This record gives sequence, C-alpha cells and structure tokens, in this order.
Amino acid sequence: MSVKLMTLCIVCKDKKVLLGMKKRGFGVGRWNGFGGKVQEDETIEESLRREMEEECGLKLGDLEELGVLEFEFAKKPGDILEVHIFKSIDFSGEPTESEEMKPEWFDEDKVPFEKMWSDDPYWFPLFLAGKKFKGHFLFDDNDQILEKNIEVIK
Ligand code: 6U4
Repeated sequence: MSVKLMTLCIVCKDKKVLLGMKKRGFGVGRWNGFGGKVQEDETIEESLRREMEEECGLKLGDLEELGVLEFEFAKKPGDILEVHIFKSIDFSGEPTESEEMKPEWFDEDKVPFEKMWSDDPYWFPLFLAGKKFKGHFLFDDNDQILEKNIEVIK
C-alpha cells in the first residue's frame, strides 16, 4: 500500500472557474484544475503554489481547502492518490499557457464534464456550493468508476 499526496486547485472569479487542458502525461486531453504531486521537501500548500506558477503563471494568495479525495486504480490496488482540493479566489497574474496546461475560464454552469475526469460531476457541485467533502473512487483500466463514496463533512 502506498499513498501519494497531490494537489488540485480551482480558481474562481465572477461565477467562472479556471480549468486547464492537460497537454501531456497523466490525464492528458482532459480539462482539470491545476496542481500535481507533492514533493518530499514541501508542504501541500507550498506544492500547490509552485505547481500553479509552473502550470499557468498565477500567484496564489489565501487558499481554502474544501476536499480530500482518494483515487485508486483497479490495476494497482492499494496504491492511493490522495488529492487535496483547494479553492482560490485570491490570486494575481493572468493565466498563461504552459507546456503542460492550456488555461480557460468556464461559466460555473457550463463546466465541461464530458471532457473531465469521470469523478468530477460528483464533487464539483459540492465544491461550487462551498461545501467541505471527502471521498474515495475506484477506477477501471479505462478510467471509468467502479466504486464511489463521497460525503459532505459537517
Ligand atoms: P509531472 O508530469 O511529473 O510534472 P505533476 O504536475 O507533478 O506531474 P500530474 O500532472 O500527474 O502531476 O498531476 C495530476 C493532477 O491531476 C493533479 O492536480 C491531481 C489531478 N487528478 C488526478 N486524478 C484525478 C481525478 N480522478 N479527478 C480529477 N483530478 C485528478 O479531477
């Protein structure tokens, strides 16, 4: 069993959310929040701030952590990605395309779920409502959901 810490940040402004089209690697071809793997020498928040600047050039101010989701893949049972999900309304700079991500603003009610990870429709509405949540998703070899469990934290 292993747990890998990861971050995911959704930047929100004027009823819009900032997503990035992943241009390479894990999750390529999908719209996603920004973030990545937490390295050994950094905290979760430090990692997110670094990834955000690397992937789209934004500097983050105050952050709010809203969710923690565990992702597991049937082909590697016991290997967990523990993704910490943050909301940012306090940031500076303009989103800029990088080698990894092409950023774009979407209206909150036009989030492109059909081109996102298949777990996103389950937690995005909670996120947009400002709820705190935690959950676990098990994916098959085609990244379809085999098991899901999500709950709002009071
Ligand atoms: P490299 O390519 O080594 O620089 P790095 O940027 O550290 O990678 P990467 O690209 O693997 O990390 O990060 C994956 C991103 O995808 C993280 O922000 C977490 C996010 N993510 C992973 N599984 C997800 C899922 N099922 N649903 C979702 N986001 C997911 O919405």
